[in-house]
Amino acid sequence: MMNGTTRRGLSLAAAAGAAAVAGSYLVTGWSRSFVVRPVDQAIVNLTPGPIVTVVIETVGDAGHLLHVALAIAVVAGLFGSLSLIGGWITGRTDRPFLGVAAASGGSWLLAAGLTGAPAPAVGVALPVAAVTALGGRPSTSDGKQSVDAVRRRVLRAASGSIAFVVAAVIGRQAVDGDIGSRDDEPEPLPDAPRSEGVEARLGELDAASLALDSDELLGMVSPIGEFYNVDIAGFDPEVTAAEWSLTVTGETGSDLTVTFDDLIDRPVEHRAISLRCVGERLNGRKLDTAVWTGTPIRPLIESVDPAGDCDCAMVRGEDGYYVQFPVDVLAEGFLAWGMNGKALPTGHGHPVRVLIPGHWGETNVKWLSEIELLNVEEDGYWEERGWEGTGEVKAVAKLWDEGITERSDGRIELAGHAYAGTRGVGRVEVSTDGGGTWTDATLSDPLPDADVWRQWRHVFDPDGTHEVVVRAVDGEGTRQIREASDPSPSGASGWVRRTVGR
Ligand SMILES: Nc1nc2c(c(=O)[nH]1)N[C@H]1C(S)=C(S)[C@@H](COP(=O)(O)O)O[C@H]1N2
Ligand SMILES: [Mo]
Repeated sequence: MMNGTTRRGLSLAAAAGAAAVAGSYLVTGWSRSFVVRPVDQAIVNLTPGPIVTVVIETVGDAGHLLHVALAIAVVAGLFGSLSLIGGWITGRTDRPFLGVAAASGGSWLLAAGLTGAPAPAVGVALPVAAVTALGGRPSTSDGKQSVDAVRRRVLRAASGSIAFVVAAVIGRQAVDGDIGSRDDEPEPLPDAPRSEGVEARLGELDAASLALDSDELLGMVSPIGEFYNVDIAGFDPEVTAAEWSLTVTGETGSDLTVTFDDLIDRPVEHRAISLRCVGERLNGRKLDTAVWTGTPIRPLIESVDPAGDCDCAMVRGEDGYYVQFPVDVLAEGFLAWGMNGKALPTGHGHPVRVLIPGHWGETNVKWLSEIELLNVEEDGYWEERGWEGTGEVKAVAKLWDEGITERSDGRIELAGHAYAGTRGVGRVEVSTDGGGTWTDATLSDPLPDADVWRQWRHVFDPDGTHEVVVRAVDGEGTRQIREASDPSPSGASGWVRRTVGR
C-alpha cells in the first residue's frame, strides 16, 4: 500500500505534469513546438515493427491515439518528476523559492531541449512553477505543519491544475478547432496563371462520373478534407515553400538542389492519380483520388546522371520517413505542389510530395526533402518493419456502406470504386448470389490518366437477402486475386463480399 506521503507526492507530480502538457499546448497548439511531439516521434521510431503491424491491423487509425497518449503520459511524467524534485528541495532547504526555481528552471531547459524552441518552453515552466509553489510546504515557525494543511495544499494544487488543463484545452481549441486538426483553409495554388488547366481537369473527372442514386458515395475526386491520411508521426512537418528545397545526392554524376521557385517553373501538369495504402483492409477506406498539380521527375533524375549499382533510390521526407525503390519507377513519378486546385495541404505533404503511378501509397513521399541514389538496396521505413509495400498495387473493387441504396422503386443500387493501378480497370463483375453467377457492372467513363480509379454501379431486384460479391478485372484482363490475405505484408487480397437486402 502507498502511504499518504507517497500518494500526495504522486498527485502533485501528476498535477504538475498535466499542467506542463496543457501549458505547452496552450502556447503552441498541435504544432512542431508542442512538447509532446519529439517524444511522440521517439516512440514512433522506437516501436518495433511487429507491434506497429498488430496495432495497424487491430485498431487502425486509433493507433495514433495510442502513441500520442503514451507520449503525453511520458512527458507528464518527466515534468511531474521535476516538480517533485522541486518539492523535495523546498522541504530540505525550507526555501520554497529554491524548489520552485529548480522545478521551473529544469522544466524550461528540458522543454527547450526537447523542442528546440526556447520561447514556447516558458509555457511549460510557468505551470510547473505554479503547481510546485501551490503544493510545496510553507515554512512554519516550528518547521512542522499538520497533515491537514499539507492535504489542503495538495488539493489546491491538483484542482488548480485541473482547472488550468480544462481552460488551456478549451482556449486553444477555440483558436484552432479540434485537437490534432491540421489544415485550416487550403491555400490557393502558387503561380495561379500557369495552373489554369486544373479546373478543366476537375470538371473532366466530374463529367466522367456515374449518376448514382446514392448521394453520399464519393465521386471521382475525393475532396481534400475526406482524402485519407497515413503518417508515421502524430505531427506534420511545417515547411514553407520559401524554406523548401530538394536535394538529389548519392551516386550521381553531379548533385542537384532544387528550390520551390525552380520547381514550379518547370513544365506543369495536372494528373488524376489514385492512392491506396498497403495497410488498408480489403474493403477499407485508404483509397482516394485527387487531381494533382506538379511536374514530372524524369528530367530531374536524368540531369544528375544516376550512377548507382542497384539502380535504386532512397526518397526521404522532412518527418524522418524514407522509402527505397527502383530509379526507373521514380522517374515515372511526379512532384506535386497542388491538390484539387489548391496548394498541397500540410497533411498531404506541403509544399511538395512525390506521386508514383501504380505503386502502393507508401512510395508517395510527403514533405519531400531528398532523393539519394544508392549503390546497394536498403530497407525503407515500412520495409524495416516487415511490410512489402513498394511494388505495384493490387486491384480492388470496393463496396462501402453508402454505396448500397434501396431505391424508391424497390430495387437495390450497388455502387463503388475500383482501382487497378496503371493497368487500369477494364471491368467490374458483380454477383448477387454469393459468386454463382456474375454480371458486368456499369463503369464511369475511362479517363486519359493512367493511374486513376473508376466508379462502378449495378442495380438489381432484391428477393430476400443476397450475398453480394464484387471483383475488378484490370485493363490487361487479369482478375482481382481471389485468395484472401491480410494487409500485411503486401496488401489485402480477396473479393469484397457483403450481405444485402432483407
Ligand atoms: N513523409 C511521409 N510520406 C509518406 C508517409 C509518411 O508517413 N511520411 N506515409 C506514406 C503512406 S504509408 C501512404 S499510404 C501515403 C498516404 O498519403 P496521404 O496521407 O496524402 O493520403 O503517404 C506516404 N508518404
Ligand atoms: Mo500506406
